[in-house]
Amino acid sequence: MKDKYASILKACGIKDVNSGACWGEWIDNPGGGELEVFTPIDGTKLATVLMAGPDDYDTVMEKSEAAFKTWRMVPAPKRGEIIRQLGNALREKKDDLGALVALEMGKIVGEGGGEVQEMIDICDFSVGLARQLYGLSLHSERPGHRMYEQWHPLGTVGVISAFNFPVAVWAWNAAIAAVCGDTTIWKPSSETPLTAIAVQHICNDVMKAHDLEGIFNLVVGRGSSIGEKLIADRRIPLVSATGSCEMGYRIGEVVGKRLGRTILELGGNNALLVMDDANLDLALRAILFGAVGTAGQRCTSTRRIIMHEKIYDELLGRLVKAYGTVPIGDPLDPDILMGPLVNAAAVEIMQAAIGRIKDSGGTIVYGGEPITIDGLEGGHYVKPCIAEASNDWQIVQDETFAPILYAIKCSSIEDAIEIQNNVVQGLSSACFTTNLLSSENFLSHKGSDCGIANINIGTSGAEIGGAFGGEKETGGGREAGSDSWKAYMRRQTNTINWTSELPLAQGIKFGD
Ligand code: UN1
Repeated sequence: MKDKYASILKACGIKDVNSGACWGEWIDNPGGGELEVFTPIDGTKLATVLMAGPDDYDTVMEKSEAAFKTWRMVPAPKRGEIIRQLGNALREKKDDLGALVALEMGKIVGEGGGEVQEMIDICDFSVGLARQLYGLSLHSERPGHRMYEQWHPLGTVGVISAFNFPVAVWAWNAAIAAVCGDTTIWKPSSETPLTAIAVQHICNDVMKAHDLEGIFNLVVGRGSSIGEKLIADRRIPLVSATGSCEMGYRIGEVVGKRLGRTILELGGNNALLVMDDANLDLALRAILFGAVGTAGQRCTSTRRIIMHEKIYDELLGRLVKAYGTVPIGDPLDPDILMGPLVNAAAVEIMQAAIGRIKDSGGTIVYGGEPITIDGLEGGHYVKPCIAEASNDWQIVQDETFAPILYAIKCSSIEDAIEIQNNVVQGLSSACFTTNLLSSENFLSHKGSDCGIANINIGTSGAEIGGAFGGEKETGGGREAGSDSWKAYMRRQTNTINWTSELPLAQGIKFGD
């Protein structure tokens, strides 16, 4: 193994063979079988993880339930203080953990660091939130009565995370859940167990200093075994899951059947609209980051550009030129802007999608082919692709988790909005315009139907302070900032009578 890989793994506490089940203490030899982890950079094997078996899952879950009983009674600002320390521990580990993200899933190291920054930011947010878990006070219709509502912790929250944001999305859930008084049980993607193990090590150190265990818990395992067990588990009142719409249909069905709650953040089919009055320099940069950044593997990646016919040829021409200058290669090299796809299957899925574009009558105007990088022969590299396409083709309607950008023509803002909304997903959207009327149209009730709608910035790269998530088949969940915390707590309405009368609501007389 290359020295630089070995030193990243060592700095993050990753060994040759690692337990994948932990409640603060690692379970020795968990019984769920071996998971070998390879880097998409050049195919080198990084480590082996022993996955959690059903018994290990139950052990971790019992610890989590026991910890909840104590944790919920710790005053929220004290819980916040511990999350402040977790944020500081992450600050110290930012470079190491960011590099491990790059090594394990292939995003460029700068974006890996950005992801750890999101973890730090959500910890900071949670510290303040710990003093702001406000309920309302209400006016009772009965004399001498007071009403208010309060928010109680919920229990153990199941967090299922995807490979593309292997650590940040866990933190959005876990930091908020922790200040709300919940414990979490985390099932990371089987593509990225090492970053999860590295995060668990950091959590363990912070929690041990306070004699705590069972607050942050980890179970590495297959979706078909541990994932299924987790979503069906009645001890878990809330499952927060990030992944494909297919995964979401299944989770919605299983958790819904037991009337549990979900926060679902599923597929996106994000469009960026460019009007004829737009600043094209800005649009060009935003499209490049949105479509090529993270090799097109963000939920928020720009998948469709809907360009006004007056600037269509010019912008498309400039984009093709810009695509030709993107340095592709080793994501650990700071000069590289696009790393590999996550695995060989992702390259195949992208090639199949390109086949379907051609079959539908589309024109590939740039790239799309697999490439080999000198010295990184086992890696999964592709050229990013731009295709001229029609919005109603099934291939355009489907989310392909790869750097394929569809160029679509429109004739007006109304036309553009209609095209953009005409997909089943509703995560992120953006409109580039300098015209107030166009921008207000885009943001109006008849405008974008997505959870995120931006003006003159791209579809990806949202800040943690906002609520993150989307509508329609994106699943409707909201994570991270704003008042997303409410999903992690249960609301209780309290009415207190401070008189010696017992008046009934609605003026009902009953036996008096
Ligand atoms: C995701 O792809 O699941 O807005 C999350 C963004 C990032 C998070 C993406 N802050 O692009």
